[in-house]
Amino acid sequence: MTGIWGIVNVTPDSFSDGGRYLDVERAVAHGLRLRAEGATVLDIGGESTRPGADRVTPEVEQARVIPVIEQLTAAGAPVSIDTLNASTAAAAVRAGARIVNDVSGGLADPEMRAAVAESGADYAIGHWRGFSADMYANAEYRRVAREVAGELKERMGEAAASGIAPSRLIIDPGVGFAKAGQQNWDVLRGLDEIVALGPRVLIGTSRKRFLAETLDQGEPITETRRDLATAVTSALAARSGVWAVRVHDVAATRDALAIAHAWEG
Ligand code: PMM
Repeated sequence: MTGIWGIVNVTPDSFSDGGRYLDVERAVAHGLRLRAEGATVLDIGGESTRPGADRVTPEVEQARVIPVIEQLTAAGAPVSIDTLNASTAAAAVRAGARIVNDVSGGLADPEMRAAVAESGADYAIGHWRGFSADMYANAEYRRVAREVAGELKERMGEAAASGIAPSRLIIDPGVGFAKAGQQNWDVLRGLDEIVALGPRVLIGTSRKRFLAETLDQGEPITETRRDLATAVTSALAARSGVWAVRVHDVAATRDALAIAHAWEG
């Protein structure tokens, strides 16, 4: 079965949560609801990585996420920490997180790989070419999926050289990160090339701009429409053999995956 990572953003500025879960109690309740709906991992983030987002200090980030991780872990939920900062990754693992989700694949913080190696956590590495503010300036490719696979392979080598066993790695082609519009579809169409690299593959399309751009523009692009589009990409990604999908609407994706798996037989 394809796993489902439920997104718990503990930030005041994520485009999709709008600060609704800044409050610790509400973030925990949201996480527990996603777990009940079928999330296999809860992905906790305290700094928005959306294009154009401002960065926050590791101290602010940790003040947001650590209490949430402690409570969700105590409730028995498997937790990952979505962070670019080594100090936050280390603190999150001490608080109970089992996976470090680094969308930069180790490029944003030179201390990250050593911190993950030391922590014993699994390490999800994303394809990335720079911070949010200027990521689109780097969206130049000749063959998108091939280049993304090549760069992920470099990140895998660096992780291994830092003492992180390949069995601890999860790779993610970074949909929306330094990729504009059509380039995201090129990545998804080429998912086989990412799966062929070997490690477990995670994919995050949830509510992203390239989906909205693809939908009929005649009516407002609501969250509901973005979630339906996300459920469809989840089902199609499952057929390409991805290990897990990272989504906001866990219930919709759970149903979409059940249908996709029934089709597979
Ligand atoms: N996307 C976002 C944040 N974290 N992590 C992984 N592994 N893959 C992604 O595609 C990814 C991520 C940005 O989305 P959000 O602001 O809706 O959380």
